[in-house]
Parts: sequence; structure tokens; C-alpha cells
Amino acid sequence: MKNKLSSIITGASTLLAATLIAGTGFAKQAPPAMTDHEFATAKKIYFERCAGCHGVLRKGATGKPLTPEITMDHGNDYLEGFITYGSPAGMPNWEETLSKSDISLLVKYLQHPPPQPPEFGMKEIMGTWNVLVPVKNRPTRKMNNLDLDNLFSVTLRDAGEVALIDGHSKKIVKVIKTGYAVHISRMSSSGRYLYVVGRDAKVVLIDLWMRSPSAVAEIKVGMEARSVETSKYKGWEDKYAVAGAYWPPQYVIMDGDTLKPIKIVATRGNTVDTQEYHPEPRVAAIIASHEHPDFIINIKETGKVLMVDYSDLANLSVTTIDAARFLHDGGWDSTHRYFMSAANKSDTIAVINSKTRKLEKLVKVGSIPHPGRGANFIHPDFGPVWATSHLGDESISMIGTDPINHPQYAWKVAGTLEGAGGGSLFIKTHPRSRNIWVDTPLNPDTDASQSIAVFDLDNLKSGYKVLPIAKWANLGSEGVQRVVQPEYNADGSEVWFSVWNGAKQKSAIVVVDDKTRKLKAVIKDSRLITPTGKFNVLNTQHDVY
Ligand code: DHE
Repeated sequence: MKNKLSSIITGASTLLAATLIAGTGFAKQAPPAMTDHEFATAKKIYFERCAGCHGVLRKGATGKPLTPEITMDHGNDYLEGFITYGSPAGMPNWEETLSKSDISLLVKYLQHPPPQPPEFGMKEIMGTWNVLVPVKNRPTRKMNNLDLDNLFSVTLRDAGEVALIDGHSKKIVKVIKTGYAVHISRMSSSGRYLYVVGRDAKVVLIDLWMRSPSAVAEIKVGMEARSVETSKYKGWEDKYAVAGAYWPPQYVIMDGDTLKPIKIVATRGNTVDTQEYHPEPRVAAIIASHEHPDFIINIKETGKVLMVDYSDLANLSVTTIDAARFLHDGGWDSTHRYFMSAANKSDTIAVINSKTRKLEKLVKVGSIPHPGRGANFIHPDFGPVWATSHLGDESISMIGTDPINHPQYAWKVAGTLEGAGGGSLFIKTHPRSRNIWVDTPLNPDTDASQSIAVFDLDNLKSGYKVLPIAKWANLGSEGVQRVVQPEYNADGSEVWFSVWNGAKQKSAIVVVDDKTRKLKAVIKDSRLITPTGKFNVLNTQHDVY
């Protein structure tokens, strides 16, 4: 039935495109002809590779809007060049990942109106819910000898798996199947349960107390998703989980230990600035409040931050905070009271006061901030700051976060550092470290995308040093070998970096001694397919960054 439906949609698309385009008058010519098979192939590639940044309906977010009136105006050559070579403002170059024929299919596809995927409501969600090990059959205490605090959950992106790696021996303890193009891991408040979300919106719950940590429940909360979080407010620890979907645009609140879906809430609505209706406001970062029983939820396209009070799900109370478009990732300041949320296409950090449930400030930063969870440290002049790097330029913005003792710097860019280049995704430090690490995996220059910049917190003025992480991994010359996402071990003495290569090529994790900045270990294993995000249990559980 699904196939038939999609073939009707596809088959009708060329005709529909011509009609729509003629109807709106935004372009005179019809889009390039495509067979049903070509359209279906291009739709799949777009969904897997492009929809995350540009949206399923192609209205734009982290990436530019790609609706037919825009793409037809650009024409084939421009689109092909842009996809093939990328841009310094953060569009990756796809020539290593996509074939020439894939790119030419995409060029045609982008000039057709985007097909809208079906909805995914409670009936569909319930159909995917599976408790693999009922709560009564799970251990009542930790049954293994693992040092859970220093365990890492490593995203094996293209394998659809996570690898649990022991932080001491650097050996893979176990590889667990998760969702397609698995994205992030988050910890329950107690540190027992690991929640993993894939781009196919599959959430997998892993019980780390089992003799051999294993998946104990799974569910799909939609067709595409990026975020998952658990309740952390006192008295509500481990009770609920929440996952945010990109498609359909909705979030789903579930039982924490079984993933049984309880409530689905749609996020469609009006944008914060022009107040137009948006059909695809996707759920980006979610963080659990410590001040109230709230999930704090970034709604990307409408630019709103929702404080969803989970203490009474039958009478759901949601505080809607006007922030800025397009909200993406973010993390706590050092006190865990202020959520620093990146509105990446507005070049803005929205500071959300989780105690008053109000917007504290909108702070203008560099071009397309992309902090991951950001980096907290004490600056010698500005006091406590939270820093972000950027996709669109080389700057690192330091925002003052101490309104009591350093009010002159609070909620302002107190200072800026010059990093190694644009295309940065993650910045990281640790309370015990004197370093800040800044990656640049999407920089079109190979030297930049394969290395890391490190700043000395005691001598920020001297600039950064570059460490050739990909070279240290010694994987040969094959593939893109992007160096991505610094992550600390539990005691803050080591920093781990992924050397992220193609699915058919060798990848690695490089471990650097934080004090000496010297190579400590290279983790290589044939099971380490496309490692990207790494989530140390202790740091993730307690939001240490
Ligand atoms: Fe992510 C976090 C969305 C591409 C690795 N990514 C996030 C968050 C969002 C997001 C909304 C915040 C989650 C939270 O805190 O609740 N990511 C998206 C996209 O929409 C985007 C741009 C495109 C896509 O198609 O998915 C995208 N992300 C990527 C990658 O290509 C990365 C580099 C590799 C990968 O594995 O997919 C990647 N994203 C990450 C990581 C985090 C993340 C490692 C968590 C960082 C952390 O320290 O918590």
C-alpha cells in the first residue's frame, strides 16, 4: 500500500510540479523530467543526506531553502557545483560521498515540489513499540564489572549501531543495533539507562546494569528524529523519556523504563518573527530542567523554546518562549540554570532562564553558531563564560554567564577568539582541564577538517595550536577522515576524537592526553564503522562540559 501510494505521489509529481509552478507564476518552465524510479531514488538520497539541514519540505533551516521557485532559478549548473564542492559557510562537499549520477538526480529532484511524507500517530507508534526485556526480568543491581562512569557510547553512524567502549582498556565491550543513521545517546538521571535515537526516529533503551548491557525496549516516535532526553527533576528521576521528531513535527513523552508512549504533541504553528504558519517545525535539542519538572524543547523552524511541564500529563502545561529561528543545539551554563540555545541561522544564542521559565536574552554571535553543548570555563577577565564555535566563520564567541559577580559581561559576547576556520560543529572543555578543543570537520580545506585546534585557557591571547589528529590515526590516504566531536573521559584527563571516514573505509578514535596534548591511544577495530558522537556516561549523565 505504502509503495503504491508513493508511486502515485511520484508519478504525479512532474505533472503536479508543472501545474503548481504555472499556478504560482514563480517560474515559467517545467522541472526536469524524471522517471518514477529516478524520483524515488533521489527522494531517498535527499531524505538520508539533505533533509536534516534543509527540511523534508525544503523550507530551509541550518541549510538554505530549496523550494522549486529558488532551485529552478539557480539552474542545473549552480546546483551541481554547490552539491559537489560545498561552501565555506557549512555546506559539506559531497563529491566523496555521492556519485556523479546521484548528484545529477538530486539536481533534478530539487526542482520538483517536495512530496510530503505521511503522518505517524499513536496507532503507528504503538505498532513499533517493543519491550524486549520486561522490567520485572531486569536486574535490581548492577550485574557487571564495568566502570560505567567511564564507559563511552559511540555512535556508529552508517552501521546503525552504538559501540560501548571501556574508557580504561579502550576496548569495545559490546556493539548494539540501534536506529538507522544513529545520532545521539543520552543518559537517564540514575546513570543506569542509555537512550539512543536514530535518524529513522527509532529510540532504543539500553540497560547498563545487565551482565552484558543490552537493549531492553525500542520504539519509533515518527519517521525522522534527532533528539531524546529523560526526566531529571528531583523526585522524577528516570520516570519519563521524551523524543523529538523531525517528521512528523512532534514530540512524544514515554515511560522512562519501557518507552511506552503516553502523549504525542504536535509542534506545527506560527513562526516567532513573521508569525506565518509553518508546516514543519522540527524538534531539535531537548534538555531536562533541574529547576522544574520540565523538558526544555527547541522548536527549530518556529524559533520557539517550549518548557513542557511533565508533572501533570493529562493537563499539560507548556510555557512557550519566543526565541529566534532556527533553533538547533545547545547546553547548560556551568550552574545548570541557563540553557544556552543556538538559533543557528539567526546567528543568535537564546539564553533561557529555566528557573523563571523566561527568555533572559538573545545574544548576537558569529555566523551560524553550532556549539554541540558548548564549553564552560572561567575567563581571567570575564569570569564564568559559555563558548560556542560556528559553522559559518572561524570565530569563537564567549558569553558571560555570571549576572551576580560579573554583570557587565553577563549575556553579552564578552570576547571573541579566532579559531582555525568555519565548518566547526563542536567545542569542548572539562572543569578539570585548562584546554578548549574546537573541531572543524565541515571546513572544505582538508588540513582543517582533519585536525583540531586547541587553546590554552591560561593564555588565550597566544592563539591556538593545531594537532594533526587524522594523521595520528594513520589510516592511509583513503577517504575524508573528518575529525569530529571532542569528548572527555570521566576524570577529564583524556580527550577522545573521532576520525570519521566513509562507511567502506577505515575509521578510528584518537585519544589525546589532555595535559600534555600528546597522543595516548588510537582505537582501531573493524567494527568501528563511521564513529561520530561519543558520549561518556558520567559527563552525559551530569551535563559536564
Ligand atoms: Fe547532529 C546533536 C541535529 C548532523 C553529530 N544534532 C544534535 C542536536 C540536533 C542535531 C538537533 C541536538 C540534540 C540534543 O541535544 O537534544 N545533526 C542535526 C541535524 O539536523 C544535522 C545538521 C543534519 C542531519 O541530517 O542530521 C545533524 N550531527 C550531524 C552530523 O552529520 C554529525 C556530525 C555526525 C552524525 O553522527 O550524524 C552529528 N549531533 C551530532 C552529535 C551531537 C548532535 C555528536 C551531540 C553533541 C553533544 O555533545 O551532545
